[in-house]
Amino acid sequence: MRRAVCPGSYDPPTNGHLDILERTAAVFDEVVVAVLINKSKRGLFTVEERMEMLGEVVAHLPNVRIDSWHGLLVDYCRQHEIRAIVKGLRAVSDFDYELQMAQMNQQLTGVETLFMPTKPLNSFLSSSLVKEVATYGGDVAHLLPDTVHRRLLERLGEQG
Ligand code: COD
Repeated sequence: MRRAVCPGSYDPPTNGHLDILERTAAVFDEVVVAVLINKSKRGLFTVEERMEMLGEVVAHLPNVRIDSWHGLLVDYCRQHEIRAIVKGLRAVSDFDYELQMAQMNQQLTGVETLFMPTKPLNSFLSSSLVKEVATYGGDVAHLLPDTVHRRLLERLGEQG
């Protein structure tokens, strides 16, 4: 069984994330989308909310499941017998840090990282930019799955 993990913050999931998940699901038998918990970083959405949103947007992909993890990604991979980490790459700026993490993870446990280039359409797209634009009333509907867009507007509305 070829199994991969797609780790991230997913706060919230964007069309860029979804594209990488769909393409990864086409290559691997089983894909785990792991929401990594960073206790020092307060997200706009709780980990449970992010997992719910991810569950909704990958509902059409039968070989994809959602999980969360606090700790080293390599420990998650070891526990779940996952030999590949798949990361989306947007631009050269992503590469420096991703390369360091990939090399460290490979050295720690032998787990391999595969980089999947984003579609040009999504190369500027990040969860943080989407949140910033939406906070100031910009239209981000075309950058997010419908259900995520609805929840984002609700959350920003709640915050006033
Ligand atoms: N197009 C394509 N890919 C994209 C896009 C886009 N528009 N936007 C984001 N992505 C990719 C990112 O490159 C990343 O691969 C993934 O989608 C998730 O993105 P984010 O922004 O939700 O998540 P990040 O980048 O904040 O997540 C970082 C991790 C949590 C994955 C990382 O810090 C990590 O692995 N932490 C685990 C702790 C650990 O093991 N640390 C030691 C590392 S050596």
